[in-house]
Amino acid sequence: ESIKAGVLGATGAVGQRFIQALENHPWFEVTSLAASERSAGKTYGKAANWRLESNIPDNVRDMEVVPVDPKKVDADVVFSALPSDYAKTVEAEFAKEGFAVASNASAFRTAEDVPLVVPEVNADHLGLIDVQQDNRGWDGYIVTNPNCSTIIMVPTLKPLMQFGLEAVQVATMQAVSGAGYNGVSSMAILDNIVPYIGGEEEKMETEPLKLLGEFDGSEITFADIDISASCNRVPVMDGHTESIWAKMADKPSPEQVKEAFLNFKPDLGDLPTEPEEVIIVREEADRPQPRLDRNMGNGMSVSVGRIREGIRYTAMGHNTIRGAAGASVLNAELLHKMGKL
Ligand code: 2RA
Repeated sequence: ESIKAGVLGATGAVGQRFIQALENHPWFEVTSLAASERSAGKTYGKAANWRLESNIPDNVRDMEVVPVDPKKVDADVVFSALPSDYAKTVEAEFAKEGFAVASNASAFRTAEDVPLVVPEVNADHLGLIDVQQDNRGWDGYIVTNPNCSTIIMVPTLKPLMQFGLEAVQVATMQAVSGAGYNGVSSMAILDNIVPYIGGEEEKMETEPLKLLGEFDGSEITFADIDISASCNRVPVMDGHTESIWAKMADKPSPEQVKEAFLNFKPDLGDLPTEPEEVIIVREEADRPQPRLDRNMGNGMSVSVGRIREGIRYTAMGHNTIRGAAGASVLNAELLHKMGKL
């Protein structure tokens, strides 16, 4: 099967990761790349100042970049890496025109009728699409994934729900690539200031409550967990590291928590982008801290280490693969599996 895919915001950091994630995809074929007026009309090879470590994939190198306009994009599904203020109007236009929109933008994440999904955590929330289409009269729909910091934390919270999760505190150390390439180039940021992380705390304190909430077929009852976040930017190119404290009613031991992480194997069927292991537990005594360059599979796993009394532990994930482009592609794969795409 070949499903026509478009990338909105194709020249940014996440847009480039979308193109990498879709390059040899068994189901999705990139047929349109859309970006700002500055890039429209150029071939992609010229428009995208390709900063990621790999070369521009041949399948898109000479593709003409079109404006972000539903009339110009030839696709069944669009992957959106648009800036959120712009996404608010444009993604709605695409959904109205019948496109499936798999969005990494924050514009619709807290809308009551828009699924905010991490497939391993709350795949059933995709049922909200029916409510959304009834509410808004769209022929298409929007599905969103949370921001990268939340995506890295929430798969580790889901297995802790069994112990009566009551409160979470998290301190993040976020990579510079999370700030994107649109503004100041990441390389300039590393040499100069590290960008302020605007609005991360409230995203990390609201998005998990929706993701871990109960869906009854028509609405979501947000989870009742007290979450407090403190977010930091660190001079690391890729990979968000998070120190997490979890308070649980049953007071499990670190060993019990480790077993819960190891046994967390949600069955999503054979989705091409799903990692071998959703959570990788690092047990090395000498360097238990997760590192991006070790056993991270296709960049879609979350690595956990240093599980201690408290319960305290460290989680790490690739912020633009697991935390952004891979997240939306996984959502689209699940939609296809469910017959919604
Ligand atoms: C960041 N999570 O790291 C935000 C958006 N990618 O800057």
